[in-house]
Amino acid sequence: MSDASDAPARTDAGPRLPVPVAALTGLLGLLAALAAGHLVAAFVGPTASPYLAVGNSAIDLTPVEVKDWAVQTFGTYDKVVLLGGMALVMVLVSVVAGLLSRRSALPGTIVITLFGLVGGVAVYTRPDLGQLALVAPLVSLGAGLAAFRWLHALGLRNVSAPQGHVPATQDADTASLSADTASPRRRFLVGASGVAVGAGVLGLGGQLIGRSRSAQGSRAALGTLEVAEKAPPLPPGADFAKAGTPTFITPNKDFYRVDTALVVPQVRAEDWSLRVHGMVDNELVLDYDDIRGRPLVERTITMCCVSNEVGGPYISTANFIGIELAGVLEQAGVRQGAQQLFSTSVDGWTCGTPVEAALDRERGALLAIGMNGEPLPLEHGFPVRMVVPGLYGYVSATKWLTDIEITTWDARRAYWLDRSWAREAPIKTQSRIDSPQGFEKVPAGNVTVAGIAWAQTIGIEKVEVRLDDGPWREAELSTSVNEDTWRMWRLELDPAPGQHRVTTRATDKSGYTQTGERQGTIPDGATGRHTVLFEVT
Ligand SMILES: Nc1nc2c(c(=O)[nH]1)N[C@H]1C(S)=C(S)[C@@H](COP(=O)(O)O)O[C@H]1N2
Ligand SMILES: [Mo]
Repeated sequence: MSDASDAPARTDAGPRLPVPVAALTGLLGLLAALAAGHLVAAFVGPTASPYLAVGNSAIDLTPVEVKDWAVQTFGTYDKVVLLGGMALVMVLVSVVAGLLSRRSALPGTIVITLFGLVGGVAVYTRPDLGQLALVAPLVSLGAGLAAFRWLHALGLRNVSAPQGHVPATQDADTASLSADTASPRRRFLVGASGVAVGAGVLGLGGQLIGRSRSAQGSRAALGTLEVAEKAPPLPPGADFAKAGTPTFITPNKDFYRVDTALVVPQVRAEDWSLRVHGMVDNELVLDYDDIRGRPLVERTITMCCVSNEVGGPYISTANFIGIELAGVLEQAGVRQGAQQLFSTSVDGWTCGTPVEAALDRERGALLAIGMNGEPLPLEHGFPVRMVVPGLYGYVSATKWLTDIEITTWDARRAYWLDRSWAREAPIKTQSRIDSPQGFEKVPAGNVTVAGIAWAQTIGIEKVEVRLDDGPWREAELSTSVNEDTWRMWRLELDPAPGQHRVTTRATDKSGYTQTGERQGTIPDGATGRHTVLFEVT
């Protein structure tokens, strides 16, 4: 046989792929795998896209300290950073897999299969996906292996074909450049471009199909919500936005967002239902029209995240529209001995809320379907979420709500309880300075210090401000809206030129004054006083 691969003088080696060809082969295998998985995921559930599933699992497995650090450091960009980092690692591993496979396709095949297994396990362990979702990583693995092995074979043929005729040029890199290799070489290039374009088409197709099947259309079709009991209009002077505080109502697009979902769960209103069960007399199943059909109430509520550091941004206020949660629970008939509302979102996140808080008509917890006059935005829990005034979001504000089990604390443990956060988490009385900002240079003369304070369900009694080590001075408060929302404050100072330090403390209507003792956010919310350094020039 005079087959090229049996060419003489190649005892230890055999044909080798040139470095760029090997790297490209690995990379294109990865692309094909990701694109095919993404397309299938558009049909079986967006989070089944192996890349996203791995990212989601990474989030759930991340130690709480690291997660807290990521939120503090990258803010809302923490997910972008995670996805970007994962992409980088994948590209590097796939290129290395290609480079390890310059002779035989085996090492690359092993690496791709391992990749596929990781994706499969990640999808399999997602609480929001059924068995069918495993099709996505399987197809992904198949496409990745097929593309890689096919390109690898094409590449090797390119290298080995002319070798018999050119024994002098043993080096594969130069062999691949010689003139009579043109045809196999072209075949490799055409194959490689084909895989690249095919991956692009599949990936884009997955993206488009996924979007068309999304909840956005369902939300748009809902129109405006008919509210029976509107929130009282804001009184004049409810905020000091001109002095640098936020506006009283946070526009939806600016409302802080905190959740564990890497892709926003897509639930269409028409597909949604809520099951209320457990320690109740009558199990209930409500659909979207059941909720929308009841008289809707609107409440102005300030929500806050337990991860908010002293002076932090994770606090916002909206007019939430919905029905009273207490009414639903009364209809179900909560039994004696029930302790928590264990609620679950469509993506499997869970939350434990004290039954007393949920049943308390005066507190006024909502099953909310609207926010600032619109149906809930997708990222804030469309179609239905919980909102309970006075409790940090992780124990009260389940988005994409789908199940409420009335149970005991011992029977069920919510998501963050297993990650070192506390069971009971009422929002702590706090205040924040918004102006001047840290290290701001302000011109000499009068300086208005302004900010926000909050003590949901209790109300703010006063806010005091201290310049350097001077006396505490009482600030002017904005017009009160209700006890469940923030209150703005401002005070004019006349500091001498130079460096200054301004500190604030709030006192709530129970008489409690915000402590100066610093505590981190874990386990039940930060304490301490916000201090800002600024300079008068
Ligand atoms: N499904 C789901 N709901 C969730 C969360 C989550 O991770 N998943 N996070 C909670 C937390 S920690 C907070 S602070 C609030 C934030 O709600 P927002 O993003 O609408 O501001 O949602 C709560 N509801
Ligand atoms: Mo939170």
